[in-house]
Amino acid sequence: MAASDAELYEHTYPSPELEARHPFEELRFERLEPEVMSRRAHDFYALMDKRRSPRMFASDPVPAELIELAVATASTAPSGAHKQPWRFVAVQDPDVKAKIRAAAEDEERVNYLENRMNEEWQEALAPLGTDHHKEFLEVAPWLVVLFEERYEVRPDGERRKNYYVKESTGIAAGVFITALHNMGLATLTHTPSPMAFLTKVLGRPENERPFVLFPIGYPLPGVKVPTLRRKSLEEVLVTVS
Ligand code: IYR
Repeated sequence: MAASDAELYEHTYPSPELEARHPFEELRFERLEPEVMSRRAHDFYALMDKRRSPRMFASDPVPAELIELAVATASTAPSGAHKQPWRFVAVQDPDVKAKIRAAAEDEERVNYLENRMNEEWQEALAPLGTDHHKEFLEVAPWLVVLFEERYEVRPDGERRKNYYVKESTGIAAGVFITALHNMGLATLTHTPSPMAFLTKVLGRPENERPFVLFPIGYPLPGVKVPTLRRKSLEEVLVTVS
């Protein structure tokens, strides 16, 4: 960094008036050597490129501490006005998992067997071969349901708006998936549709709406996943220089 870069700013952040009203602290940020940056970037890409979404999980237990760490990591995600408008519900109880499976399969039966999903949708899913059977919801040791908090309810019952709720919760979901993969666990981004039953089964309040259901565990040994091609960099990146 050029020593004079600060001079490029006419308006400093925070302004003295702002800092007089709200607490600020200096960002702790460590610049890495270029070789270290390159190695870490390559290694992390290689790691993430191995992530897949299995549809059969082993029943082997996973310590609660790992789930807690994944949620803590997800909760570092940036959010609109730093409202962190998300709630993770981690389910290990076999009876609750069975209830969730039964309710999900009831909904999916309508989607697949009574054509609630239209032809185009079913065609798009054909290569994945998904159907209304959701046995993994009972076999996986953990189900984590991520809820978006549509608005905040303060302890005194007062309501406060949340901002960019879907975007924020979506980013938290991405960080959660990344954290799980990094610790050697597998998950599936599952969206039984519609998902309202999750609010009921898990006894969540009215201000929370189910966003994604994550079965978490180890993949069943030998499980198959569809042979997918990821889009090339050229297909997903436009550079403006
Ligand atoms: N909710 C259904 C259908 C489904 C939809 C999409 I888009 C997928 O990527 C996969 C499945 C189900 O869970 O089977």
